[in-house]
Amino acid sequence: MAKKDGNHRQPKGLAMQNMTNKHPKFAVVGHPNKGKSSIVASLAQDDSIKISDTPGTTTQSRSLPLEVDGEILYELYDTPGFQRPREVLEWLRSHDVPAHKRADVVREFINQHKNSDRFHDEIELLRPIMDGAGILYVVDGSKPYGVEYEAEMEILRWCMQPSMALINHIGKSDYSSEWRAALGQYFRIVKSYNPMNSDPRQQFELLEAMVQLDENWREPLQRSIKLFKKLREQRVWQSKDVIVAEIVESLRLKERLSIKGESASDAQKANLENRYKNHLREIETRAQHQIEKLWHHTHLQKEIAPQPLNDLDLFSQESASIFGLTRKEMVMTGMLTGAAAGAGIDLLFAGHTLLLGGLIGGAVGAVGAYVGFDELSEMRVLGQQIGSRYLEIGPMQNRNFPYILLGRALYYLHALTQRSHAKRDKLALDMDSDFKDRWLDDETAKALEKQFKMLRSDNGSIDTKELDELILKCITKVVTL
Ligand SMILES: Nc1nc2c(ncn2[C@@H]2O[C@H](COP(=O)(O)OP(=O)(O)OP(=O)(O)O)[C@@H](O)[C@H]2O)c(=O)[nH]1
Ligand SMILES: [Mg+2]
Repeated sequence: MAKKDGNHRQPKGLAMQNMTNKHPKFAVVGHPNKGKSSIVASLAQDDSIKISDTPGTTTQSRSLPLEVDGEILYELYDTPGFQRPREVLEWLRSHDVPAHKRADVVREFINQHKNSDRFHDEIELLRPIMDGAGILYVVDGSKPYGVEYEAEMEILRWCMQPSMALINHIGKSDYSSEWRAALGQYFRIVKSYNPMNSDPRQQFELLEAMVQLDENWREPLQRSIKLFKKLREQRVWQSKDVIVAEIVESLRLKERLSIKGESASDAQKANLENRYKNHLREIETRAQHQIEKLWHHTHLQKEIAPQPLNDLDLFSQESASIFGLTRKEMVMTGMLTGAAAGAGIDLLFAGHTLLLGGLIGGAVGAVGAYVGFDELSEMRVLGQQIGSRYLEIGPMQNRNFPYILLGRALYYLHALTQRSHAKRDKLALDMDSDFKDRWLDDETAKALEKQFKMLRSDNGSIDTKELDELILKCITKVVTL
């Protein structure tokens, strides 16, 4: 595994410094408030970066590596915007050197001004470039081109590092053709890049374009592209583990409450039911946090993170109808017929208070074996001796429940993987009722039902190999690889 400082080869010239056998580095530079930090956040997949519409938000350069298995794919530098480009350019031009020595003048500029505040921002942004980073020059294509950018582009040319221009669109207007005409004179490659879009293809394309910038970058960049694909696959695989664990734990969960006397009071039953539901909610929230961590979305707005899915409770009717099987589907697949016929030992004992009222009642009624909801709300009193009795609920017998859980988990994963790390607004989870059709077909439902049944039974096997495969299949239907 190549570690960050594990390079013992000789450097081979300027462009190769920090590149040989090492990850590529890019400094994202430009005018203030053009989306530099947004581009870094999206490429480095880091949602901790400060982004705001106040110019001058970024005041220090910051390095952000994107890692997989301790190996760095590439490293981005977020930098402050140019403040005094004309003055800097004047200084550079006052040094009469042949073109091939210009980078030395830039180094000299940094050296001479490193202790002064006047060029603080320029020094911050030039330093990573002179340390070997490639240049990504960012402009806002929704604003007209202006000559004031020319000093910036000229300075970057003096750095003699491979460079590319990226046109971002902060607003709706489009001045990209005039930008392309101007940028094309300073940069060999000019690309559009939208940091609010997290489509991995956009990022591959960018990396592939970089390969054309410098022959020496080919190998490390091609390696980055491979690692990038691996990273996404690895995250999908780990997300699957989280979701499987969530479902297994939820389906097998039991909650107990000690009681005195022969029977439990209504208050005790309500208490146990609450504890059970809360425990299930906790399992779901924990899984969501794990998925946030895996996909590096750890700074989601706090009021949203603990109560995702727009306050749609795990136990609400809407949740059931959106993520679970609809009444018609349950009747058609005959999933509930067994439960209804066998009444209900299973249903009477456990999990039943979570049944989703009308939905389940209706479905059971429709297959001709209506079980009154009151009958389902019994709980199980266990224990032989006076004083050691307890009330027990679980494992979950509701046939619809695992589909609701799985649907919600897949939806959350889908929403996070679609979300750019440059976004700072609330996580929008606008569910649509067709979502289920993307991951659940008849064949998958049948196979899942078998697995869920096994899990619900107390003695069931906890070998999750088949469940793992099924859930991975569902994930690949909702997450772009
Ligand atoms: N709609 C939209 N907004 C964007 C886009 N890129 C950046 N923004 C917004 O533009 C503003 C500035 O973005 P930053 O990424 O902070 O810009 P910056 O160039 O790093 O700014 P400084 O650090 O101040 O130089 C923020 O409010 C961003 O949300 C974009 O592609 N679309
Ligand atoms: Mg910034």
